[in-house]
Amino acid sequence: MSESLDERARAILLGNDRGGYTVPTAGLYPFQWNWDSAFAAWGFSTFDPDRAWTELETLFAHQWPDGMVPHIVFHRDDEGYFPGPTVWSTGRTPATSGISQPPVAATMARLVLAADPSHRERAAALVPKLLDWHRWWIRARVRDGVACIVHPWESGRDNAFDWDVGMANVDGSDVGPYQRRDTGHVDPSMRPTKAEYDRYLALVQFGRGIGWDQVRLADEGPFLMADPGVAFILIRACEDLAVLAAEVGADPGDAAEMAEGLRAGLDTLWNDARGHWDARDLRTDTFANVLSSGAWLCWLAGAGRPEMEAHLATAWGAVRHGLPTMDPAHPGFDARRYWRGPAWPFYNALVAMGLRDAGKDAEAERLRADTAALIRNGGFNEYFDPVEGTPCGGSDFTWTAAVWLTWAGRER
Ligand code: 9WN
Repeated sequence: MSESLDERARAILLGNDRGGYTVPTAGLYPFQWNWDSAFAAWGFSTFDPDRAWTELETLFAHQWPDGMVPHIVFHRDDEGYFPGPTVWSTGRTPATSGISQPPVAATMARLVLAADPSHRERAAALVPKLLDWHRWWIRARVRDGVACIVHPWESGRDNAFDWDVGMANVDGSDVGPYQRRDTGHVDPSMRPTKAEYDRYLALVQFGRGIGWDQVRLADEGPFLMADPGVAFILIRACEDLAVLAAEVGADPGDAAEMAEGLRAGLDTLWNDARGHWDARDLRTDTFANVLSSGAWLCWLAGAGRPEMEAHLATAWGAVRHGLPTMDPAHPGFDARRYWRGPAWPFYNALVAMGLRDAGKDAEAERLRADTAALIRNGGFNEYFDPVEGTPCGGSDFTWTAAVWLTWAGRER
């Protein structure tokens, strides 16, 4: 059984390969997405390390001169996705979006190298690009000492309840007519709402209006929220980059110092009143007041706390299938709507990585086994209803296949 699932997972990666890059899934996401590609590389490293490095190299070939690595690279036209290149209008060739995505690439590059240490030169060549990207985060997104996002899509956790407080300040009433494509591919009840999309577009229009000046986006844009997810990922990525650089004899630059500086800023994300890590709207200095997926990544950055362990146990007790992306006890919990409840296999893999490093082997193994069961019973879907285990969103998903090969399908 496991063997045939391995074969299926490899076939998904190969089937989503468009020549040097993979799409997250055919139809719904027809371009190269930033953090999806990093996971794809990890998946490829289990059977084709050369192809794994190519995935990362293709992504970084589209890095902006200021160091930003865009969240989408629009390699070829495709009418199946909205908003496409003409809406973003960033002036890049090939076209890209104008925002970034969680910087997991250094962490994945380290894992890819570990799978086959013979590709040292390719890793070494990537190090300065990763450094540039991390420095871009510090310059263009770290505000008040902590990593922020200027668009919910930059968090990779699009419609998480976290962003509602910041999105309340965004006027989406004047974006003009547009045709969504996502709801033609999957059940609209599993996707963000129209009100959310109007605001997503208003933010894209703002960026376009200022010529995608990344510093102005953060300093003057209508939306700026400190994101625990990106904050933890960036700390971990800086640490992994320092180790990766040392392993391949490359200059680590200030990677270790960046990690240390970012760690010092984390305190502002601890919501003392509620006892958990929390997103914070920097425009109004207000917490999101929700226990959400970003907080589950605390262990990845060595920022676990006893309160978070208790929350983990409670959330787990409330659902039957893996880790929900939002507190099941919260009135906004929605088991099937995108980032407001569902369990995501790739995300579980990241959380488990942190748990394992924090010595929480039993929790990490539980998450692995839960995720494996979801995939075994439901397929390689984008995400799953954590209450009923139903597969949701897109099918034959790249990062689901990747984490099956690297983690979920690997019993210890
Ligand atoms: C917008 C591709 C991407 C993921 C994100 C996920 C979703 C896009 C969308 O799909 O976002 O970037 O249109 O919904 O939220 O994490 O990278 O899989």
